[in-house]
Parts: sequence; structure tokens; C-alpha cells
Amino acid sequence: MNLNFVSHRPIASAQVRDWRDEVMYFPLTDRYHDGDPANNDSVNLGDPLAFHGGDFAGIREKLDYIQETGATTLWLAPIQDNTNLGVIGDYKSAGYHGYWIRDHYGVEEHQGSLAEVKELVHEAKERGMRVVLDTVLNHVAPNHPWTQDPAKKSWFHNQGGIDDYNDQRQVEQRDLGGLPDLNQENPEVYNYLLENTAHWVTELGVDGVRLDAVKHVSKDFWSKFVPDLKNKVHDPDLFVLGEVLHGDVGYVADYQRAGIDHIFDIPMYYSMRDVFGNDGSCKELARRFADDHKYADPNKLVTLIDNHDFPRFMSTSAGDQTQRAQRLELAMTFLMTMRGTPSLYYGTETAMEGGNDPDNRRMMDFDSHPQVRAHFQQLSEIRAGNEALRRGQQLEMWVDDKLYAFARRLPGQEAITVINNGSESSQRQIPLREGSPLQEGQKIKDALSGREFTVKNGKVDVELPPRSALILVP
Ligand SMILES: [Ca+2]
Ligand SMILES: [Ca+2]
Repeated sequence: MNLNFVSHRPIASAQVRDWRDEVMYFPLTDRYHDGDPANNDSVNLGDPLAFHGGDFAGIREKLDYIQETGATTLWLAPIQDNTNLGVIGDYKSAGYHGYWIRDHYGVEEHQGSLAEVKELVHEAKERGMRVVLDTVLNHVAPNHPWTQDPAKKSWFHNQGGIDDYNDQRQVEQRDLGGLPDLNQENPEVYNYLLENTAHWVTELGVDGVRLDAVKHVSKDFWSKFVPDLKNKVHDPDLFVLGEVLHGDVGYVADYQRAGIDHIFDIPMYYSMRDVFGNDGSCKELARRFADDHKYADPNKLVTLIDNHDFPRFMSTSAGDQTQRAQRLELAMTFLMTMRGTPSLYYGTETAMEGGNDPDNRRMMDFDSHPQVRAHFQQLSEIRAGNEALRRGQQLEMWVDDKLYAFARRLPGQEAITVINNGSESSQRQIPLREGSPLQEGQKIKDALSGREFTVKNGKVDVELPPRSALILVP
């Protein structure tokens, strides 16, 4: 192991892992685990907008736990020094989340020191994990010193708040949630952001960046910034993941075409919430996959059930707690077997509840719903052990309102997922897709339950209890 990798990125072209093999995990640092009470200035667990005490040391302490879920990549929230208290009109909040940067070269003191974040990255990498750093290029903290500096006036768009989200120019050039909007068209700003991002990638030795608020910055910027960043850090394989919070595939796909390799699958997020959480028709999933051709590469989508901007799945689903947990398990099975790289927001694996921001950012509960966590672990193991589930072509096999079945196919291998999203048992005879490597009479086994099925007359005859799934592998 090269011990210099904290300050020098390893040249890893020979060992480049395929990102489809990864499972990402996103702990919001302040809300995850308090590993060092010494940095708990102004902590108030009773106030959802105050610091809660989580830190780099806390994440480090929990790396065993994170790896036990099956996660292989740590997505670190922004580490830079945030404003302690941001005031936007009547809204007052601590900069606990990382997205209100006041010093781009400093480290947030509530989360720990530069040495501690380096230790965290170092230890994660020693364990064979990858690390992706959250990066905020659209805006700065509400009361950032630059906003008071006449020499920095041209560093901002200075056009007031966004009041029409259908006006893309406003979305890009006005203030998002009252946050001073950086003028990336100014070459000084461009160079500053490029230097600063490259600095952190190199300083920490991370494998990639997660770009915040992508739709609020112009595509021209991203088309230049992504290749410039890769050049600057001498890593053509740097992982770059963009957050485009929008439900329309065409809109989201344009950013991948603009040069951001990986994009969150927000449209599928919405569909999963409707279908699995609220009894939407499985035909909605089929409609989403039918749009995959709009992406430059649908295999470079990062899929999700929850994030820190949406109310949690458990809190937007129908039914009592037991039924909602069942729905979540079904969504997890879909997440972990469909195309793309799955990502997990902290606490989804323990079926945490939470409404709109900041309620969706409660302190991590490691112990609730152990059976949901066990289900996710089982899915991680199944995925890790089956290449077709990670890298195979996504092929639809069956769709009706209640049932969805698809294959993941590689040359010579195939895995099949069947999901019964209905509240009653379902029986179907599902024909194999043309060219399937599965043979007549071949036995296939449900990796979840161990039940065995046989291919007969080119079909698989399945019977599923209410809200349950099969992952059929040879
Ligand atoms: Ca702490
Ligand atoms: Ca902007």
C-alpha cells in the first residue's frame, strides 16, 4: 500500500474499478456520529437547524458499520469551513451541512481538523473503499466576506432570488435560496473554483467529486470545468457525479451530454417513490427505462431512494410502519438490481423517518429496523457476487400495473428480478427474452429466499407473496 496517497494521488489506471461495481454511502457528517466532543461548540440536539456534533472522527469510528452495509464508496459532505450562523431573511441556521462555504481553503472546525479528514480518507482507502468529495461551485455562504468586498462585486451575478424556475437563465444566474450566486463567467471566479477543487482532490487523494446544484450553473461552465479539472489533477478517470434535481429525463440527460460523466437518476427516484411507496403502476418504471436512450450513458447513472433534499422514503410512503418498511425493502431490491451505481443516504438502511429539510437530516439512528438493514446487506452480497447484476444490460421482461420483471444480461450470464408491488399474491408465466443464455429445463434459484424455479417452454413460472421480490440466478 502506498502510504503517500494522502497527499499524492496513486496512478491507478491498471487497477481502475468499474463504478457500476460500487455502492455509495452518504453520511451527512454533522448528523452521523459524534466521535469527538471537543469540537462540539454550539451543539444543540433539540434544534434541527443547529450543529449536532457529528464529525470526521465519528465517520471513521463507523467505517466498520458502513462497510457492513455493503457500501464500497464513501461520499463525504463538503468539508470546507462553513459560516457558523447563516441568516437569510427570517431563516436562521447553522452551517452544519457543509453547503455554506465561507473559507474555501479551510476545514469546518465542527467536523474536525485537516489532519482528521485526511486520516478518515486514508483509513477508508486502506480498507479498499473509494472516497468522493462533495463540491459546491454555485454559491457561497449567506454572509461570505466577498459579498462585502467592492473588489469582488463582479464575482457574483447580483440579480436577486430565483422566482421563476421555468426560466433557465434565472435558475443559473439568480440566488438559490438566498445564497450569493457566483459568477462563473468571470474568468477569475472560474480559475479560483478550478484551483480550489483541484487542491482538495489532490490534498485528500479522493477518487472523485460530487457536484452540487448543477442545474444552477451553465452547461458551458461544466463542459469546460470537468475536463479542466481532470487535466489539472492528472487523472482522466476522476469520477465526476452531478446533482441535477429535476424529474425530466431530457433535462437531466443534457448535463451528461455537456460532459458530467455520472448523473443522479432523479427521474427514477420520483418513480420509485410513486410506485413502491404509494402503489403507482409498475408501468411508470417501464416508461422511465424506455427513456434511457436519452442519456449519453445510462450505465453512468447513480440511483437513490433518499437524499438530504427530499423527505425520506419512510415518511412519504403509504400504510403503517410495518407496511412502509416492506415497501422500502422492495425499493431497495429494485435499487440494488437495476442498472446504474446505487447510492444510500445514511439511515435509509435503518428505515429512518423524516419530512422536509431539515427533518430529513436527523441524527443517525444505527439501531432501528435491523431487519431492513439485514435485507440491504443481503442485497449487497447478492450484487457483489453476481457480475450480471452490476454490469449487465437492462432488459424488460414483463410489466403490468402490479408486477415488473427484468433481466440483467452479460454474454453467457443472466440474472432476473421479479417484483410484485401489489397487496395480493401474484402468479405469472414470464417468457425469457430472446437470446437468453438460460436453457430449457435449467434450474434457477431465488438468491433472496433460496426457492428454486425451472425454465419451462421458454418461460419462468413464478408465484410471489404480496409486496415481495425474486432475484433469480442460475
Ligand atoms: Ca463532535
Ligand atoms: Ca448560479
